[in-house]
Amino acid sequence: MHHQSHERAAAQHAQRPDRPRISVVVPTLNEARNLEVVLPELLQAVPDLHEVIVVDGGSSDDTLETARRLLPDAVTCTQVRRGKGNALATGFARVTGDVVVMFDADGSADPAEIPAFVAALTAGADFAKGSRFTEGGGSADITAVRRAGNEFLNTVMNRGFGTRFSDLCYGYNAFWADQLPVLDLPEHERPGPADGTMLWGDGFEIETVINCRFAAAGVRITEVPSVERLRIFGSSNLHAVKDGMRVLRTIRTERARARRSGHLDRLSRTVLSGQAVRRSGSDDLSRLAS
Ligand SMILES: Nc1nc2c(ncn2[C@@H]2O[C@H](COP(=O)(O)OP(=O)(O)O)[C@@H](O)[C@H]2O)c(=O)[nH]1
Ligand SMILES: [Mg+2]
Repeated sequence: MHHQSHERAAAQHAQRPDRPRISVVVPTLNEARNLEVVLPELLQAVPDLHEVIVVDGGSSDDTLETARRLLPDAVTCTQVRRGKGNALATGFARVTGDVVVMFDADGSADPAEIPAFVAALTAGADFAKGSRFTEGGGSADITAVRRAGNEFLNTVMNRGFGTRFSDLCYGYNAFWADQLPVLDLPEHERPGPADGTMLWGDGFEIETVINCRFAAAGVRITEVPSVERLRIFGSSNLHAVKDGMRVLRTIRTERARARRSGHLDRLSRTVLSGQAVRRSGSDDLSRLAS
């Protein structure tokens, strides 16, 4: 790997605090009833949060009012375009802490796991990827179809990027805020296309985009076991087949992007070093930047 990136990575690591300020980014679409449970629980689990950033997608219920009532200090805003991806990009742009936690508002993410994500980051990971399918993980909310689709997509991803993700399509993750430039997400405030089509990275494929870009950049990734709980009220906005196809397209698009930006050589070497890491029994998911 290139010297420059090595030095940059080393410099970043040296500057990282032992006790990072935690920024929690919460995308919401009609989650008022859930926020009444989730926000108090979040504060109770991690009382010393640096900030909570709630990004609303134009809810027709009182989501934002509820967030402000429960958490007067929360940063609240409304996204310009549609989709969870655009919501996250909007939230990321407002982060002032050291660590970013991606946190769903529906009650499915257990805030008691946040310290484990942060511990993975302070232990040296750049990206702490939640996984329901690693030792200690689990899910109360996955159907057979979604599980099979996820497994297939994991395989496609891991072959293409030389990674070992066990749960590509899971949105509970954390990373150092200094890695945000790596993600290079679409400009979050630009209005969307007039015909209503969604921009790349704006939808549920955001999780894949993030995984692919971190993988392609060779950042250090650690999986963190996570137990997904049931959404409390309402129903998911995700459509298994439509969003699954979108994820598949995203992996292909992101692989082409990685190739264009010269990451391909590095990626092929990565596969080898990844296997070496696997054999040595390290718990690093991937050390692409070897
Ligand atoms: N701001 C915003 N949030 C969204 C959008 N779509 C989903 N969300 C939020 O993203 C989180 C996960 O969405 P959910 O529908 O539960 O998907 P699932 O967990 O993958 O089934 C929840 O907090 C939703 O409220 C959107 O278009 N805009
Ligand atoms: Mg959910």
